[in-house]
Amino acid sequence: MTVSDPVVESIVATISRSATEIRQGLIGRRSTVDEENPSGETQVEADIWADELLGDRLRAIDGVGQYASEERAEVDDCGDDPATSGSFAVAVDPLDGSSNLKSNNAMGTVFGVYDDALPARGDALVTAGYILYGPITTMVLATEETVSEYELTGGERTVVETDLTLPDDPVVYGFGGRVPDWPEDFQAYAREIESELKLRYGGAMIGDVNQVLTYGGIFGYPGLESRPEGKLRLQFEGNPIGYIVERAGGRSSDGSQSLLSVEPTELHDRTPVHVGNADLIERLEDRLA
Ligand code: P6P
Repeated sequence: MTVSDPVVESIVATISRSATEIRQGLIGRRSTVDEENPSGETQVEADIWADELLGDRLRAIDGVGQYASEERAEVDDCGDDPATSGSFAVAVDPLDGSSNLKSNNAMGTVFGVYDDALPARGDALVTAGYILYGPITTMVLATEETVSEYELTGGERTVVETDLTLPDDPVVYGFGGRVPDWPEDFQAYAREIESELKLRYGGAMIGDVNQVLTYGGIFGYPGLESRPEGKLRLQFEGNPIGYIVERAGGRSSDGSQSLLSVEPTELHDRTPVHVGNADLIERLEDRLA
């Protein structure tokens, strides 16, 4: 199944074809380096390598006007302005959850394709998806029409699910950060939720969101007492995941509105992120109001 726009399909195909190579390239690149990403987080060798690999390939696609990455301070202008030309801006988190390399747990590559210049609101997304490096390598891809899941092997992708939707009865929850750092209202919500759902938290957003898409529930990285904007990045994590979960029949929220409505101010803005079944998000927003 291909995406309708040939440039967007080329972007998606480039990322999906790179997944097997990225997975194999993780071996031997697990060490931290003396560099930090623009969010001030320590990088591992694989972060930099995956960003260079994807950046080179995506910037070479005719019709890609901008490339941006969680690992780069600035947007790479590599073609026409997506705000005026019909070209696209690609925002990538090359290795979401790369800290999980140390413990050999799931991690992923997140991407969003915007028809506007970055930083952009999530409602400028035309497609978003992620690669999950789990026991097998899969891709979840959301378009305006549907959400599909693929198995990836050797550069090829096989569709295994079309019209992927959240189950109606939620099962799992997982929240980032530490309980003492959460605002009291969020702590009260978490206590309410833990009595209804099973805790599943893997420490890499993509693995945790994939569990919510599979079983139903909620994943969140809330605002903290010490950092009300939370940890996750709007352009590279919040918008793509919000787009995917909303098209799978769920909801997203920064605590008061859809993540896709959050106005960006700069490329590496952080935002509180909550995605999952609509009633769970509504109860959260009521509690935080
Ligand atoms: P914590 C990984 O570093 C990440 O950006 C997300 O993938 C993940 O959800 C979050 O940070 C985990 O943060 O504070 O729980 O380690």
